Amino acid sequence: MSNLLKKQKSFNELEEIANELRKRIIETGANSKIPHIGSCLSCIDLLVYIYWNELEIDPLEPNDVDRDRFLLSKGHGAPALFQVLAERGFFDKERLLEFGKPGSVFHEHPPKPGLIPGIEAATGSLGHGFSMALGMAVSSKITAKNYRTYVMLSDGECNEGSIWEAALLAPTLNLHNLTVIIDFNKWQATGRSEEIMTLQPLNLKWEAFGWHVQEIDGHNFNEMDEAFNNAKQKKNKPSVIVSNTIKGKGVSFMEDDNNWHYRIPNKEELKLALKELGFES
Ligand SMILES: Cc1ncc(C[n+]2csc(CCOP(=O)(O)OP(=O)(O)O)c2C)c(N)n1
Repeated sequence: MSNLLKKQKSFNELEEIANELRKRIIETGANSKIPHIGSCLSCIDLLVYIYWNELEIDPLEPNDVDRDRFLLSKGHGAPALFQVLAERGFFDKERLLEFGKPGSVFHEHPPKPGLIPGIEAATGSLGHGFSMALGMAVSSKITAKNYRTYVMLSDGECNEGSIWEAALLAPTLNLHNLTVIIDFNKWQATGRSEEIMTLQPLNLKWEAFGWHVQEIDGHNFNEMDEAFNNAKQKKNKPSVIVSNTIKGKGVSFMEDDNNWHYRIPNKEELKLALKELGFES
């Protein structure tokens, strides 16, 4: 029998979970030498909110046809998503000890569906996840299902033309069952997003394309709560939640320092980072 449930944690509990997962993301990055720690710390609060308080899912039935779908279109945030899925009960946390090892399914990006419970799509080639999510939202309409589809984009990813093609199509099809979340940390791999290819005025662009647009602080659970609830109320257009975030959020020397897009912490930095998060070794 279907048991699709949101957990509905208090904001304090969400904060505690996010803090613990920040620690594990950094440790896993240091051990595996797989990058994108800054990118993961940027979106972990949003992922925690979405997986505990928004999605109607049953980790024991990850393929339930009525489940809400979430796609991480910024697939290089996979280390954060894997930690969230493990903590939410989709698979045993111990499995993440194999992260980054040869032959493991837990690597830099989410693999194709069927290999890791809870992964809806292989992403990582930026610009593709949004169109796949759009297809799922169309499918739920065709099959008269009630599930919602959520997709997280990054700002650098919004440089991809395919993003804007999907952004044009979703309002045309009145996909009010689709929510886009933009992890807007203002950086991409090689520099400031604004300098590489400006997205501004970002909100106006989405509005002009026919979207319901909200802008929030992507580290504030109160604001997330309001925005995700508003998005569900909109019955005539898809929603985008532009979430202002800080790359590397939670560790002072990683915050807003884009070196941590690729850098791996050495032993000292690891110790310092964990100490800042409240974990003394
Ligand atoms: C199509 C494509 N081109 C290039 C890359 C390499 N790449 C990995 S992350 C990244 C940019 C990251 O910036 P952003 O998308 O803003 O994400 P952030 O890490 O800042 O959250 C790039 C170019 C890729 N994954 N896919």
